[in-house]
Amino acid sequence: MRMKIGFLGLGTMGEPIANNLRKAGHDLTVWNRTAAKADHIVSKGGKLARTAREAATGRDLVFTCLSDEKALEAVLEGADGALAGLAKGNLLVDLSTAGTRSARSIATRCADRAVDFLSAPILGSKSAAEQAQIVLLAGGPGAARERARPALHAVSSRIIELEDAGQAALMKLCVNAVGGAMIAGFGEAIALGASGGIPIWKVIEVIQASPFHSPLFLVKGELIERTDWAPRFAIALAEKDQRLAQEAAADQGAKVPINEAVRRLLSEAVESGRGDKDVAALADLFLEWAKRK
Ligand code: NA7
Repeated sequence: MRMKIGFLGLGTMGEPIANNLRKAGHDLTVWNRTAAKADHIVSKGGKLARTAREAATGRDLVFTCLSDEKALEAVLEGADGALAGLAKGNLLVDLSTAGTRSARSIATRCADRAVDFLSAPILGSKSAAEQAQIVLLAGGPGAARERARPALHAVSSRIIELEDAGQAALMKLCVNAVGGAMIAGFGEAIALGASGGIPIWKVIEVIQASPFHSPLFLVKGELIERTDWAPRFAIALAEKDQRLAQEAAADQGAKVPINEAVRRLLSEAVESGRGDKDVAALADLFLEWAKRK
């Protein structure tokens, strides 16, 4: 079924996802703070709205895919914000990783307007988004999940459904807490080996031959060997995810000491000027420390 879709946020993940909605034949209107990022989609027949409100008005379904909870507020609120364009019976789906507080607060504001809301954070990389192979965690009321399903299927290989928007947001933080601990441990181990004279490639090869091998280490290990820090998943976004996990833990009374250590490390990486580099560059920070000894 062809739907009228508004899409707000054409960053690394948003642009290919919106493009897949266009390719699936939906009537697509996009908006991005930096309008030039809409050029490709517009050249292929998508429409460009002047404001977030305009992009959200009169659509069956509106997606947001923004950096964090502050970006989300900037796009949702205000006279030109998306919420002002949403009306009773519309559906808002947020793909951002913006935390549990944000998901619950948006759910409440949408309910006040009789607008349905799903929090649907993304699992997967830019290339997975391009190939419609991302996994989506869709949280919210069953009827809203049902309505969103055809559009979500067009951009993903799997949809994992949860009853509540806050739980979908929380689940994403759990996943990225594991990923953060893995990549931090990997970088630390590489520098530990290198500081004792073992070549980086050898440390990576042996870890991959062990029971602890991982597809993450395969991908990031190649980047570390090539010292290729172009962002597939930027350190600043990873730091944000650990911060959001700590907020959720504080609200829920959970203890997250590993997450706290990983966040401190990511913060130091940001302070060292690596915020826009790939998380693989954590290894570079450990190697720098090892050289200083
Ligand atoms: P990117 O590539 O950093 O894109 C972020 C998007 O958010 C991009 O469209 C930005 O617009 C937009 N943005 C950021 N701040 C603002 C403000 N203040 N106002 C309006 N728009 C804003 O992130 P990804 O696509 O990799 O990730 C998106 C989410 O998925 C994120 O939560 C990840 O953790 C997971 P811009 O183009 O800079 O004008």
